[in-house]
Amino acid sequence: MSQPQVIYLKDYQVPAFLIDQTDLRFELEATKTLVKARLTMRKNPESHSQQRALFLDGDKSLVLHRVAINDQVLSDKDYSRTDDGLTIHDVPDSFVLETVTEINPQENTALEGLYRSDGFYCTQCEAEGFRRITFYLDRPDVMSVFTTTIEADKTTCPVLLSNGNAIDSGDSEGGRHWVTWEDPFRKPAYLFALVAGDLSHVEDSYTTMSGRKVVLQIFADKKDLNKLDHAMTSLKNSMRWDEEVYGREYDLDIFMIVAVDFFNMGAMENKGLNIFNTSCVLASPQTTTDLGFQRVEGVVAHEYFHNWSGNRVTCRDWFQLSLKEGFTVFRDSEFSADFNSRTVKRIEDVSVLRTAQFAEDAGPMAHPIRPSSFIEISNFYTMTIYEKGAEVVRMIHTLLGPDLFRKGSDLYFDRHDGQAVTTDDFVAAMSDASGRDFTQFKRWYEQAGTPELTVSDEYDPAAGVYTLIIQQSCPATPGQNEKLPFHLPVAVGLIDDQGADLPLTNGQTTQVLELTEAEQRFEFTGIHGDKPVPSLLRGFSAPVKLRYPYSRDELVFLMQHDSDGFNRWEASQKLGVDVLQSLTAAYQQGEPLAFDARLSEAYRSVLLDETLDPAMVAKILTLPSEAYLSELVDEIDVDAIHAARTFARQHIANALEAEFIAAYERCSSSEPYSPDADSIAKRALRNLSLAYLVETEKPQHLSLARTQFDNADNMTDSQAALGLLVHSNDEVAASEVLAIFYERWSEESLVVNQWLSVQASDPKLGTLNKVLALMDHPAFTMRNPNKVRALISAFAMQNPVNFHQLDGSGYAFLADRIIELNALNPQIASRLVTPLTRWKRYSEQRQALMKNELQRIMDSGSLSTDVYEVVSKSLV
Ligand code: 0A1
Ligand code: ZN
Repeated sequence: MSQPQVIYLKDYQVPAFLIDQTDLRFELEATKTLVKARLTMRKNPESHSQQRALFLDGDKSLVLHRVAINDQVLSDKDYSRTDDGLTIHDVPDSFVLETVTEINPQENTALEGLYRSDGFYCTQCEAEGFRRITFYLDRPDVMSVFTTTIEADKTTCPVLLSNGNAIDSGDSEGGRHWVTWEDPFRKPAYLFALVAGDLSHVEDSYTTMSGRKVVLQIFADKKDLNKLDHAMTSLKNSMRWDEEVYGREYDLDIFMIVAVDFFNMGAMENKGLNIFNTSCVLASPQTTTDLGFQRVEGVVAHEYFHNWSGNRVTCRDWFQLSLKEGFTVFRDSEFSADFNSRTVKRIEDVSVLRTAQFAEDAGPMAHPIRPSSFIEISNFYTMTIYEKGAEVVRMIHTLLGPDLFRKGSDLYFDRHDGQAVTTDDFVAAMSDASGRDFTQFKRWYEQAGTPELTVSDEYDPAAGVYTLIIQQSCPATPGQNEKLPFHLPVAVGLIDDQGADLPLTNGQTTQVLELTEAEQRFEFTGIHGDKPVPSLLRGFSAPVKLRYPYSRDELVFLMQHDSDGFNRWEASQKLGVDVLQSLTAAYQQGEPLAFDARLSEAYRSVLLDETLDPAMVAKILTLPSEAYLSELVDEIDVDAIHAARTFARQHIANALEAEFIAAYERCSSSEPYSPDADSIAKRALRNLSLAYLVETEKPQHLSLARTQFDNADNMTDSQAALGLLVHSNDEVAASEVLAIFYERWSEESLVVNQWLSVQASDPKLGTLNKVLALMDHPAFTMRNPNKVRALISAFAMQNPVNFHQLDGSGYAFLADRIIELNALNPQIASRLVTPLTRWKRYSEQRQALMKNELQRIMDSGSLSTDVYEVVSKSLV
């Protein structure tokens, strides 16, 4: 096989041709759809290219029926067709190009381009899916207005949707009909969308700040019509929030969302016609957990916010992906923080970042938020581009403060409306609006890896001077051995021996230090009394690892007194990490495990403090995850980490049994389910208490879980109890509740996915055989990415003890699935490789087994560019 080509940012050139107008006509048939494209094109005046030849991107699956230029049909001497496109040898300066292309949506299992999901037709064009629909300049800096006519069978496809406004419709022969849509906003092809099928919808409206009325429609399968209220409310909240916080108004007369069950990602921000994975839009108390409700709210907001950060202002090229994704994640996370508990949201975001993104930054696929090369762009929809990208925007926000940041975003949107731009343009707008110099800050866009801060302090009570000494470094990443110091904000507070915040040099209790050097000293004057305890990196003000030699007593003190909610939780995590690392070491040395009661006593005082937000209590009382503990060590010993954490949980459960019973009862409610922050908080603490109680393995607590399972009126409580029982040692109860749950929900695909995941993530030995059996269950299919994630990814990513079995069976199982999926759906196959890419972090024995499987995938033949890139980079 020929080596896939590497694409470099440094090779960027403006397009040689532009498309002013795109007129499309789709004649939909399941296995033979005709796409008639009429492109009004001209040479790009900004291009220096002298070439007369026109190259159009087009996937090898396209069947070309006809090409014409200015009404002249071309003969096959006038053009040549290759696997990746079509070259027309000689074109005039401006012309109309017409093509007729045939595609097969039914056989499209990759779910890129035009495909079928449960009988509907839908599209996914980001990043490079449009070239699977027709021949085109499929790059984000080619922006065109579109009209789209869709013609299809009237009975099976009563609904025909595309971007913009519907401007005409009619009937045609043979029981068919058509609708024409016009999108007046210039857009790149990746934002094109088409949906056709027998869909139902709910409708509402929104009046924008300038008084324009916008029709809001959400489409789904008829049986899911009762699960759309939450998405609609979230949409209206998002529209209002973007007006209030960013001054951004919606711009078309209609905004549509469509729910589809077969989708590679969460959702897609196509102009005026967002397409959503059902898992990110459907919500009902009976079928959706609190987490699910919050995900719907966040993803609806994310896609809506893209209308400005992504669509009105888009990316020049795919190296700039974080321009729209980092900024939009920052926007959606602030939206969720405003509508829920800000601190809890921050804790959740940081937890994801520190496990998944830090691991990526430490692995073979590490890349800066603006990569400089790639083989397959689909592989770069990563935690780094999204979450670290959002952290970088957040740091700009922290450095500027909210008012200057808003000035910067206004300038960015005004300056670049209708353009395809770069991350440099974004930073320039922030810099121009604020007068601040971001030259050094831009290293965040160029250097991969997680910076490490080492902090020490000095105190001179006589002089009243307290000094923080901060050193920074960043480990090498592939292709980047040396790193230059980053510019980053470190928000700090100093706490006196009574637990009160000391006033700092800026007159406030939190001060943002700007670190720019490899080592820097920061002095605080007027500090008296005992040496203060520093509260460092408040709110997690930068995406770094921070070390400071806190004693366990200091951590308990911070847990009780830090005025920064995030850092109060962070202190509990640091204490938990310290205790668990000691237990892990003891386990590895075969020594008896001794539990430090300071941890359970600190938990007790938090649990007894009824003034605290129960959601915060639940977060504080959750031990650092196995994934986070793994991230912190050089060599990951999955069994020792699991054993240590289980031991600690059992110890805490026994020590605080009475308090957990009380908390369980205190947080019970007879009110009907509501996904508001207060009720979610109570359920979180109640289910955490139940989980600890079950950890005692006492029969009365297992019965409590069973009672909760039987009586729950909502999926949060039902699923929590299900998980506890299935993962318990009570095999009878486990199989009973699994059977009841499946019986009750077999018609609800998303609930069945939870049923699959609960089984796949069971840490008890022997899970692999159950997973293998579930692959033959009628509820499972490799063709639906949600099913693959629910079963295969859950096993490989949420079940370390079973996945890393020393006989290598977990690795071999995953490699088999990757090889199978490589042919069906390369994007999903490639994502599944992730756990194997981490092989360097394990013992030699495991390394050999994991590498073996990577090699087996490599040798399996005809790899997609997606899988090839990840596997080949991992084997280096
Ligand atoms: N832009 C979307 C995510 C997305 C990306 C790629 C896709 O297919 C390869 C699909 C969706 C978002 O950020 O929501
Ligand atoms: Zn996005």
